[in-house]
Amino acid sequence: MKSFNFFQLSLILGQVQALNYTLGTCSGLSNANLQYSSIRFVTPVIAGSNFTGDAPETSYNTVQTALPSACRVACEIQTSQNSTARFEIWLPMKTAWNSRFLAVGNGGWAGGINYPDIVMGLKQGFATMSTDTGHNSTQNDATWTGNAEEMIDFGHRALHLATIAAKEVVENFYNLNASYSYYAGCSTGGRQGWSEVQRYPEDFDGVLVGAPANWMTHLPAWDIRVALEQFPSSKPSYINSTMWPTIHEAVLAQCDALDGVVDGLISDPTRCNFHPEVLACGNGISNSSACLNPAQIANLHRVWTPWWEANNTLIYEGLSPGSEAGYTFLMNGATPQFGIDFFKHAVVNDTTWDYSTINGSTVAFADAINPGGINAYDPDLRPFQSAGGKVIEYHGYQDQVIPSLASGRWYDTVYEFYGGLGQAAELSDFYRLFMVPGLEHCNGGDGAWVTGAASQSGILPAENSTNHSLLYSLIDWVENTNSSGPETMIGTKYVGDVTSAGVKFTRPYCRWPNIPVYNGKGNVSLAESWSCPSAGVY
Ligand SMILES: [Ca+2]
Repeated sequence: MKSFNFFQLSLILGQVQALNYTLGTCSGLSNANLQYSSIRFVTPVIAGSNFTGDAPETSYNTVQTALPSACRVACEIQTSQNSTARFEIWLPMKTAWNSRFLAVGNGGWAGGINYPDIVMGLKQGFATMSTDTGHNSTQNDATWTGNAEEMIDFGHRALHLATIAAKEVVENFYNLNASYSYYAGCSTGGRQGWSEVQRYPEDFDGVLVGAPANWMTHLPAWDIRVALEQFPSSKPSYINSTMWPTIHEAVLAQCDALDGVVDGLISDPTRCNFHPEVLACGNGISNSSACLNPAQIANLHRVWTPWWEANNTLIYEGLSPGSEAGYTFLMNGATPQFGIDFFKHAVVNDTTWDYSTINGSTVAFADAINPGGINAYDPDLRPFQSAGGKVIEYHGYQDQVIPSLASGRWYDTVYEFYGGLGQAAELSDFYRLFMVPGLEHCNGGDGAWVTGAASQSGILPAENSTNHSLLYSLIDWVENTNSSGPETMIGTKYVGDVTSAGVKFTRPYCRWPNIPVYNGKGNVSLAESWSCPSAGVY
C-alpha cells in the first residue's frame, strides 16, 4: 500500500515541479516516514487561489476563495481489516502557523472532507484537519448505515485515528509538535466533539461543540415521529410550507416583547407558552389558507412538546417556539429518509420496516445496540477533566432541526451526574453551555448568530477576540492560566448576513440557563446595552 501511495505522490510532485511552483517546505513531506497513515497526495495551495473541492466530496464542494499559501496533504488510514478512512490536513506556511492543530467535524450523515471548515481554520493560522468519517455520502443519506465497520468509523473511530495521524503529519511538516490541539464541529460535528471528549480524552485540549446530535438513537426517532403527523401530505394534519411564516408571526406577536424589546427575537423561548389555537379556523380568521384545523393544531403541539414514553422515559425534546420559519426542512418536501433509513439499515435491519410503527420499544432497542457506538451521551467526563481539557457547547434557540433544549437537558444530565458525586461545582471549571437566541441550526437566523464557530461558512465575528469568538474564547480558557473561562459572549449580526455589508447589531448570549436582558437604556443594537443576569442555578 505504501509504495503505491508514494508512487502517486511522486507523480504529483513531478507535475508540480514541471509547473515550476515554489514548493517551500511542502516538498519535504515526500520523504516523510509516517506510521499512522499513507499519503495519497501532497499539493501546494497557491496564495489567492480558489478551491471547490474534489470529487467525490459531494457534501462540501462550495467554492472557497482567496486561500492563503498552504500545503494540502491528503491521507488514508486503515481503520479495520476491511475499512479505511481518508483525511486531509491543510498546513499553513510556517510563518503563518499559529502553532496549533485544529480538527473540524462533519454534518448529517456525511461522508466527505469538510473543506469549508478546513479553510475557516486555515485562514486563522491553524493546521486544520477533516476526515471523511470512513465513507462517502451526502448529509441526508443514511442508506449506508447497515455497514458495521463504516458505522464504527462514523461513530467515533475515523476521527480519533485521523487525529493521531494528522498530528504526526504536523510534526513531520514543521519539525515540531503543535503547541495545543483543538476541535470544532456542529450538529454531527457536535456529536463527534462529545464522542472525542468521552472516548478519547487525550486527543484535544479544547473542544468546541455546536448543536450536538449526541443522542443519535433518539434524535432520528423524533424526526420520524414529527413526520408521522405530516406524511402523507393528504392528511388533514399536514401543514403546508406557506403556513410557517403565518405561524411565526403569531408566535412573535405573543412572545417577542417578553424580553423587553420588540425586535423579532425571542430571547427566552422557554417562557413562550404559545397556543396555536389563536390561529384556529373560525376563530375570527375567515381565510381558510391562513388558519389551522384541529388536526394541524395537534400536529404543532406535538412538534413543540417533548416526546415522553411510559415510565418517565424521554425520547426527545420538542422544538422551541420562534424557529417555525425553517420547518420546511423537517416537515415539507419528502419524508425524512435520513431518520427512516438509519432505523431501517442500522437498527431494525429490515428494509421493509414500516416507519409508522416506531414507538418507545424501537428506541429502547436502538439504545441497547447503539449502532457503531454512535451515541455520545456518557455524562462521566472525569477522564477529560483530569486530562485538563475544556469544552464549550453552544446551541441556537432558533434551531429548526435539532431541538435546542436537548442541549440544556444534556447539560443538566451531566450536572446531575457530578451532583451525585458531590462535585457539581466543578463542572463549570471545564464545561460551559451557551444558548444563542436567533441562531438557527449551526448558522443563519434572525439573531446575532456569528459566533466564531464551525459550520458558519467561514464568516467570522466583528472582532476575533476572546469575547466575540467561541474558538478564541476556548483557546484563552485552555492556554491562559489566568482565564476563568467565558461568561458572557457577544454574537454578531451582519447586514444581510454578508460580512462586507457591515455589522447590523451585536448581542450578548449567556451561559445556560441565563438569558440576555435589555438594560432598559442605550442602543438596543449594541451588546453593551444588554446583560446576562445570573439565574443563580449553577
Ligand atoms: Ca424580543
